[in-house]
Amino acid sequence: MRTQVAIVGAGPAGLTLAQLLHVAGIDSVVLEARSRDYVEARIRAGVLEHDVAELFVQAGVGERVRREGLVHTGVELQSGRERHRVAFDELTGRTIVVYGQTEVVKDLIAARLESGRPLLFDVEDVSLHDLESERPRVRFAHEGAEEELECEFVAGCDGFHGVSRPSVPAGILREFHREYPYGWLGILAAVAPSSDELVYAHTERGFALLSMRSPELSRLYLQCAPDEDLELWPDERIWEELQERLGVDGWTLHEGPILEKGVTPMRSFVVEPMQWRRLYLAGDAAHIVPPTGAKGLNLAVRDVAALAEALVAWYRDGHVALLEAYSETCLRRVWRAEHFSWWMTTMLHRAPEDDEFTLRLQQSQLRYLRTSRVAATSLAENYVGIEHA
Ligand code: RFL
Ligand code: PHB
Repeated sequence: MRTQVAIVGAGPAGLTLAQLLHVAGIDSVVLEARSRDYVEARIRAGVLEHDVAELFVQAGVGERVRREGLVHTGVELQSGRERHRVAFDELTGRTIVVYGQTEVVKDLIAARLESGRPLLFDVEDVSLHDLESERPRVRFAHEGAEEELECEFVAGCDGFHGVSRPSVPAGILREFHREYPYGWLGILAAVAPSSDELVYAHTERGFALLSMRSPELSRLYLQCAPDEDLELWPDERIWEELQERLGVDGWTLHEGPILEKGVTPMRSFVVEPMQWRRLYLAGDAAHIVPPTGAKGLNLAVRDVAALAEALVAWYRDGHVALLEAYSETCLRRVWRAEHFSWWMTTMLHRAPEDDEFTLRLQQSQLRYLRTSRVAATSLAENYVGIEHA
């Protein structure tokens, strides 16, 4: 088997790259460890920056996001029992689109299948070879047979636990980490969202977030322990705690059947550089942000947009400059998002060891966001996605 670009991983990064290369007439093969059903059902992100939604439209996969995506012009920040709106459109002239990652992935898989180009699910034992040569090879097993794919570039889009990043020889990559002493317990519930906009709530009992997937589906999160035992959280307890944390006078949180629940630990992580020889890392394979800033999926798409542009310049005109600048270009945006996500996270969560001093700092910061247009604009600009990060 031969191709121009071998793409490891069919998450948002790998699938978007495959589509952008297809549009430019560049050949690729996508290799995914999981089944199509698993990948399409994995519930994760829900917020797209306006420019990311627009990128899907331009890449020919935006028909449904345009029709079904919910355009939001702001979010609510709640401190104790008070809410304050941050008006993105007024402060930045830009908006966000609420559209599930599951739907993004379904749209991209449908487009890939329609293109007739290869996308292999359920591949096993993926390994990368000869990355320092001009003809790297990817070995894997598929449907009981050992396969070898010869290519010109490898895109490592296989997430935080993938094989791509560990394929770089020791001593080349530098890793930056931060762990948080909490996680999120997330639910999907069959009930109309109780608020038109997302609500990020800081309370003395811990953080809570009200989000949504559609006019009929609510997505809600509660701060919990990073290794929280879901057995301890029957549905009634989850709703009780959400009522406690999100409750404000004159507003009702509507409850409904819980369709799905899960716990996500939180971390910040960056690898530098994001490239070695013919291997280019993109998305969660290169960086992780805690979900509080809604940046992970957006960063993944922005990485592969930069990579696609660089590969097109190489294949069309033999220009190597964009490929050489790939890591630096991406890392500027990545570190901005890392800071924003860390800042939102530490402003809104209560760590078990936090003292009253920390609480007063958080309360002061939230008050500042309520009273200062400049402070609110900074949050808004980061949330909607900085144009030239
Ligand atoms: P993914 O989605 O992890 O996809 C990687 C793919 O690679 C496959 N894979 C392999 N394939 C072949 N061979 C191997 N050896 C392989 N190893 C792994 C995996 O099966 C998988 O299919 O990474 P990608 O494409 O970089 O996309 C990143 C995003 O998924 C992630 O950043 C976001 O979901 C983060 N995130 C959010 N991001 C946002 O922008 N806005 C949000 O509102 C938001 N909310 C969230 C989130 C993540 C969450 N969780 C569960 C981590 C909310 C949550 C709760
Ligand atoms: C979501 O809807 O899943 C969501 C929204 C905003 C976040 C994180 C997750 O910051």
